[in-house]
Amino acid sequence: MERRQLARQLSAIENGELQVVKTEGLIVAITGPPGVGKSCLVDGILHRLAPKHKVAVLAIDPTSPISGGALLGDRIRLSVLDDAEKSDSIYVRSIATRSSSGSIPSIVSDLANHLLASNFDLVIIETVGAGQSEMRCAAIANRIIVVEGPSRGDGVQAEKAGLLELADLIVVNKSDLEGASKVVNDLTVSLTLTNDAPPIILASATEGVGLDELSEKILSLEERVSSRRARVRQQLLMAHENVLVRNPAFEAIIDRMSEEGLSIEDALREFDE
Ligand SMILES: Nc1nc2c(ncn2[C@@H]2O[C@H](COP(=O)(O)OP(=O)(O)OP(=O)(O)O)[C@@H](O)[C@H]2O)c(=O)[nH]1
Ligand SMILES: [Mg+2]
Repeated sequence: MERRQLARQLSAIENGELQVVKTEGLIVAITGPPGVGKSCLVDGILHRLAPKHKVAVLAIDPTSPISGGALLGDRIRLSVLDDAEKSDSIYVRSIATRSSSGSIPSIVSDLANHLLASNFDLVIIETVGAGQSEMRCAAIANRIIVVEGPSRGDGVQAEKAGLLELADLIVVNKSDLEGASKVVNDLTVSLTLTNDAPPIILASATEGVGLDELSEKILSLEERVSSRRARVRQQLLMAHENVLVRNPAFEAIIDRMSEEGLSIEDALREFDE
């Protein structure tokens, strides 16, 4: 398909003008703290999978609504896009999260499904693992890779962010820096109590370490029972919230709560009617 046409369709989906049907296919989220090396890892993966595989990347930009996603566009310079032989089978799009809207994850889900229907073999969602909306953007995927970096002495960040339960695979990046192998050890210890602990890969996106293994694994990642449960939980919460927000009476009920003192219990009862 022509790129410009695809871009137009994706914009229409973002604006709610085009309905999308669920499509079978592989959607992998790559999530983790800011600056841990997610984009560099994606670049490394694309270098290895393209042009054999057609890969689309949806980069969720958690920055300001004012930048309209421009910041992320600057932040990720995927070197693979300079490679003419590979760039033809790659499509990258960044999506700005607007703080007021709770529906970004469902838009991301629609975009990913449309890309699969447009013959991409794999859709990668890059999202910072912080905040509810970002976590839900990851949860719409079929598989989740959590990226962690060398410890700054304050424990495993992904663990604190509640991300570990979502992981089908953990990548500890920046293995060239001190402290990365300690994080692998810490993670291994804290995951010993889990009966289906995710595999851990030690990698360095800048040195090219672990990228062959990661690129191979991403195509056939096994789903963990507990990550599936964590994902489905997020999806259900999101669907439930969407039902509420899409109710035509939503704003009017909020008005009555703030202006007339309508109680939360009574408001919920009105939604049920
Ligand atoms: N030493 C070292 N630096 C790395 C490695 N991978 C990435 N970096 C550096 O870390 C910085 C952030 O990398 P990104 O790939 O943009 O990280 P990110 O997780 O996508 O960042 P956000 O999208 O802003 O959350 C860049 O300066 C990279 O060059 C690595 O393996 N080793
Ligand atoms: Mg990034």
